[in-house]
Amino acid sequence: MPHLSLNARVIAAANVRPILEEIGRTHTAPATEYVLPGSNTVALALENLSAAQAGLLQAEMLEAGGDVVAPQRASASGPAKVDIVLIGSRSQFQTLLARSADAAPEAAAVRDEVRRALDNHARTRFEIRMGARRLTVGPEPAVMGILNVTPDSFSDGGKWLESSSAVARADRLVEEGADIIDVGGESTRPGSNPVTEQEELARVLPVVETLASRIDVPVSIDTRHARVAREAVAAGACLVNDVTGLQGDPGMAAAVAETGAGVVIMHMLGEPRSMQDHPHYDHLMADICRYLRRGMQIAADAGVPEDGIIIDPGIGFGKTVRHNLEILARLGQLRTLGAPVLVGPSRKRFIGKLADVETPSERVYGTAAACSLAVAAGALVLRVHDVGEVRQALAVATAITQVDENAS
Ligand code: HH2
Repeated sequence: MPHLSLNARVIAAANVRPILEEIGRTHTAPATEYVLPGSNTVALALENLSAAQAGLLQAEMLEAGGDVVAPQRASASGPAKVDIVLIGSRSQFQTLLARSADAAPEAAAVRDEVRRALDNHARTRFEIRMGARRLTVGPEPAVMGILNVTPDSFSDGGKWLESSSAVARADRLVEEGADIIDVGGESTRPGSNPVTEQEELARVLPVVETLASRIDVPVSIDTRHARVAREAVAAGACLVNDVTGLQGDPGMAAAVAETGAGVVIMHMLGEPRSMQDHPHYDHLMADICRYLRRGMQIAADAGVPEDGIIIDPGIGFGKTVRHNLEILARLGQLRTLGAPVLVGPSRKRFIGKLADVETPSERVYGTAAACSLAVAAGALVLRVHDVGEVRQALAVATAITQVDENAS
């Protein structure tokens, strides 16, 4: 079981392949014989270590030839806890892990977390369990097509409210290459008001039921309510997309576990009505990781299998434009958690602000740019309105991203 309080994050992984190729071109000796200073460097952040754990780890990492940054953090209650950053090449980390093989239990827990974090970060393929179905993602990303059966969604509210037009829209999304259809009956746009469960059920159930028997791709239910999740899965959905990351409705984790559905655990700060009122983070990526880890732990405690979980940093949910950009630029850190990463930048306000496009349905190029860079950083599921257009962008982005991976 991963160590929650250490909140490990692999921060950077420089790519050495172009350098090795360059050496290989001009020298006959195998490129691996060359020591490349600073190449293939990863940084690993760990929180809440005891002073003893930190001291030991620091000594071992320095002995392995790596570096350690260990500022002291004062703690109001209890003994001081230490946050540290280990920096080194992958082989220096391997030396660290080999050296501390006979460590005391306290140090062994940290070592296990270091190993797990590095292994998770390197993983590029997942088979996601969604009820009886399996969806393989990576290296090719999957596209989740959005189907909002709401009168007030920010970009397509009211368009697919009639069941028949919703079904026709889903058919179209599948034709364009959607791997999942995500049906939502409540807008969670900034400032939106909640709807009653009854209303939400009346909107989504007929659509989910029809789609599940009609289309060949998995149907997902975008809801934060356990009852809606249960009834939608009974009607044929096999994935629950919970924008509260299992930290809203206390019955949600059990609903997911008992129905056997997969789950998207998304990060949100606050709640939709007020989430955009001056969102603040102590440390953006560390805070999001901590929240997602808590959601994963809640899922595990309820009996949700590990391979049924997808994680999502929640673009636009309690985030400024700068926060959204930072999340997309640092998305790779989330791979440390060991679950496939989903992102949903589609047509969102930050794209409108950056590119000066007022009308959400005209933000498709900005959406494609955000999705392409997200894939390069390791995102494996993209939640979008414009499936055909984004598929085209992703075919190119994925091929470019694969150049170095395929070479190994
Ligand atoms: N964004 C929205 C809704 N659900 N789910 C996940 N996992 N990730 C997201 O980024 C996400 C989401 C908001 O977008 P949309 O559904 O288009 O709008 P609205 O909430 O107004 O219906």
